[in-house]
Amino acid sequence: MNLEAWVPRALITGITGQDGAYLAEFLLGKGYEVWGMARRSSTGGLHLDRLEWLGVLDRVNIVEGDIADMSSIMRIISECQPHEVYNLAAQSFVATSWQQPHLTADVTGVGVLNVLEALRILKSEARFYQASSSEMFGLIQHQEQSETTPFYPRSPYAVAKLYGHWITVNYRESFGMHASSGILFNHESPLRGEEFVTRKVTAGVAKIKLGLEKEIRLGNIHAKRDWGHARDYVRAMWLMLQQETADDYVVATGRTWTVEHMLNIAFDHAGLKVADHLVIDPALFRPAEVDVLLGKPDKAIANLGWKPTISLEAMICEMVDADIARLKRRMRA
Ligand code: NDP
Ligand code: GDR
Repeated sequence: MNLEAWVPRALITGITGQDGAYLAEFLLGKGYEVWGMARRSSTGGLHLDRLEWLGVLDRVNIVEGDIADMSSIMRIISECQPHEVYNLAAQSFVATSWQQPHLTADVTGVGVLNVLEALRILKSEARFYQASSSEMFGLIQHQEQSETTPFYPRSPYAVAKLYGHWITVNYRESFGMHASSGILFNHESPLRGEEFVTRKVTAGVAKIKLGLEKEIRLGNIHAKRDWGHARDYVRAMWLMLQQETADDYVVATGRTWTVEHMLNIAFDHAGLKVADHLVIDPALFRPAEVDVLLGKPDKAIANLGWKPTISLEAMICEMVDADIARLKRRMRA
């Protein structure tokens, strides 16, 4: 075999999302051939703007499919013959999971089984990454959450993620698959969806700064999260699949902050005062809240040689600057 000509091939489900776009960029940088599954929407075809923003769209092979449609996954795996599969597709917004619990179960939970079953039936030897979540810890059982902390999910989303996590562990143990579950804590970036709190704040600050809005409406600003940067976190996903043995890893910064603290960073950076613009809206409180999350990423640091490199402050400032620049471009157009 000519080893010099060998190019690793990765398939990413959820390539059009925040992590999918950064992971595609990262893998292309490592010399991978990157395939991505995307689903059609009636408004704008496929959602390719994040890949465009990173300037990688013309270097990835986009194939149409849906995580809830196992036949499309089987077709894609047969065509692609991937060496690595990153399963990032999900209904990922916690608040929506109370509005659409069945869809969340089908996509975020059973969708994982669809990919694992497709790999098993097709006898693929691809290594598999599952995008598990710190939301599975929910009502926390230990002050710091590691791979051995018991789970206590607090939303239909978290319950679905728990299914995805355990079915990944089960397929590893039942069939010897190289299947790893990354229990990732919140991670953000300028490509974060605008419904998530960091991006809602940075996009809101940009609008206020440019005189387009006066207020920002939020729910529970006392909730605490362990926030990292998506660029750092996609590197951890790849590292997991480079290990001889598949395993589960917590990926986090080991620091936790309130939403209020994050809000202050964003407003300060733009030279604005939170008190002049913040409205607390009871409608934005969740039926069951995850009050605090704090990850203990010791295993990822020790076994993967991974560590976070971007602070919350640097990330929020980057996001505010990106939102102001985006809005100015839109206003000029
Ligand atoms: P996003 O919401 O930005 O992206 C989700 C992706 O899933 C999008 O590409 C979306 O496609 C796709 N998708 C949704 N439904 C389907 C479907 N039925 N079939 C195929 N694709 C679908 O999420 P992130 O990038 O932030 O997160 C990536 C993964 O990591 C998710 O599984 C998330 O739950 C998990 N996670 C995220 C964390 C975070 O802090 N970001 C932390 C822990 C876990 P479309 O563009 O068409 O909507
Ligand atoms: P989360 O992220 O639910 O942790 O899930 P989100 O940014 O939505 O909420 C974080 C915290 O902020 C509080 N909050 C608000 N949240 C939103 N979205 N909008 C508001 O107006 C608002 N006001 C206060 C929330 O109550 C919550 O406590 C994210 C997702 O990416 C999941 O897919 C992922 O699994 C987890 O992170 C880890």
